[in-house]
Amino acid sequence: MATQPVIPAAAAPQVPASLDAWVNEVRALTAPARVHWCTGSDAEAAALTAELAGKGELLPLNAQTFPGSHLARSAPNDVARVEHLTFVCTQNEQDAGPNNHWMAPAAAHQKMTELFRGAMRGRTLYVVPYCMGPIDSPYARCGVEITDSAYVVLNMRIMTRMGSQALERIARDGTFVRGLHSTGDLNPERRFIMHFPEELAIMSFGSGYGGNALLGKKCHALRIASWQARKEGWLAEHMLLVALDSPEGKTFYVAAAFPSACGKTNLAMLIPPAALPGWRVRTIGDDIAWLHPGPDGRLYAINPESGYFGVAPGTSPKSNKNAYDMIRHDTIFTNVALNASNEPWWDGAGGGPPVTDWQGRPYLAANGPAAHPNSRFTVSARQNPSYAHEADAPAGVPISAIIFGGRRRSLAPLVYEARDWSHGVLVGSGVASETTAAAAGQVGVLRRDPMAMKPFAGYNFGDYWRHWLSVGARLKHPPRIFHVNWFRQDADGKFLWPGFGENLRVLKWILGRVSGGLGARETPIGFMPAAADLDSTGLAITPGALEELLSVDATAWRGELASLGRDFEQYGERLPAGLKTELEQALARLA
Ligand code: OXD
Ligand code: MN
Repeated sequence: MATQPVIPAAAAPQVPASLDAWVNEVRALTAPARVHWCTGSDAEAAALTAELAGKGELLPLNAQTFPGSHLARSAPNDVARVEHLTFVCTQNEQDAGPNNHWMAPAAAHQKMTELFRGAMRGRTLYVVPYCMGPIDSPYARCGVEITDSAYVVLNMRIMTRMGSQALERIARDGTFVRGLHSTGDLNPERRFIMHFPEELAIMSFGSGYGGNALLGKKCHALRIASWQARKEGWLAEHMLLVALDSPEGKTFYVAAAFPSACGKTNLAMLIPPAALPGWRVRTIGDDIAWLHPGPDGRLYAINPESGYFGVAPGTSPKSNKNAYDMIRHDTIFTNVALNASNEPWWDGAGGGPPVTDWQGRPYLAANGPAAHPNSRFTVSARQNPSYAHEADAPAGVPISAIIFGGRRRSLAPLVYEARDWSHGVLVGSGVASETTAAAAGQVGVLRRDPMAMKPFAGYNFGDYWRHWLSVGARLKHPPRIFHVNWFRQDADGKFLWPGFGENLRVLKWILGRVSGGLGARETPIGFMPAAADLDSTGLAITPGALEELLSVDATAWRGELASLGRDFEQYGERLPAGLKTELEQALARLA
């Protein structure tokens, strides 16, 4: 079997013996035609892109209006994360918890070994060393993904610090997360995303979709990292990270957790409305944050990723002008439609109407949406006009506020503040949201999504909340915790809040709370602004709508907390006493 790089590699960095042995083991199992160690160089990316373009697997887009950009089309049955096929395989089933699908590690290994046997015959095995986080950050962690998909390699190169530098760090660290991936035959009957946190290993078979196949992202940076974080005393969370510069010249750092496809990317790239001059929002991350208690008692965050895998539909000059501009070059689009000018098309994209749908068929309204609702763009964070240089800070940034949110048409007000960290853990554990197209299954159904981590916590939520409480206890200056809801609707189903750039008004109140200058009224669910505490200069909203957005229906909230209490029961003894007490106190305040 030949080891034949796509392009001649420069002097290969020292390969740790454990990595070399693992690659040889996988090679013997999967029987590829060749092995390629990825360096992450521009020449390598160009060669892989040309190879995929030659096979018609990447379609070059309009070279004038979208230079360097391509369209990939997935198998029609492979367009989202598959939570029902995603497993956490721990020795003790209770460690995975009722929040995860579980399989015994031995059974899972046996199943996956059979699937991977000979799976790369005739294909190239790519070895993809990557680093999650700035390459010289003590908080960064490395992994190696072995994959037979050049599309995955190209995406990993954008989403992570991939290649020789990562390999050098792995050689220094002596440890890495092992991720094995093959697209297999894309048969959903043979599709499994398995996690072995005790072995720091991932095995993913039968899907090429981002969250299932780019193993640095959800599999490593959330499921495996959350397990590592618990052992090591930090948190791996489904959160965007922003720097907010105030007109007075102060900078605040905020982390916010929302379920998939609920606007994290838009909030991370927010453009202030004209009515709030002097503010600036800069993006550190749009999806994942690793949070570490720092030596000064504050919580420090890094974004482990270096790119965005964003939802295309809805990305428009109104919703997210920064994203709209950043994806006009050197971007990989997946499952969007095309217009007659060979430009990518989705709702909000502008340009001419769609002529080819996401499956490559002539567009016909009767066939459904032109662009898949979960169609995506993959793009380097450095192309973002609002890119924050702090994204490369090895020590991360100190967090002033953590915001939880969900997509809820009723109940949850526009914003409220938890009483303290422990109450904030209760607020986070109660996050619920209407499901979206980011995961396979029905869309628009309300489900509990604690800390927006339901699909991503790599261990029992009972242990996870206990860990959250213990991290708070170690912080001398914990961030304040808030909950927001941009998605409240009136009786006719119309959104009550304009959202997008106007969300800065809510962030401004939050920062006013952090720095002590802004008022709040105490309510049974936490602290809330009175209408006058929110800056509504130039805001087009009726006083009635604002009142509704800032109201608390105590009866409905009692029902909500009672339902949360019933959800908690499934965690039995793993549920921390501190969280039970918080729930009892919250109910008492509503009595
Ligand atoms: C994502 C997701 O792609 O949450 O970020 O599904
Ligand atoms: Mn996400």
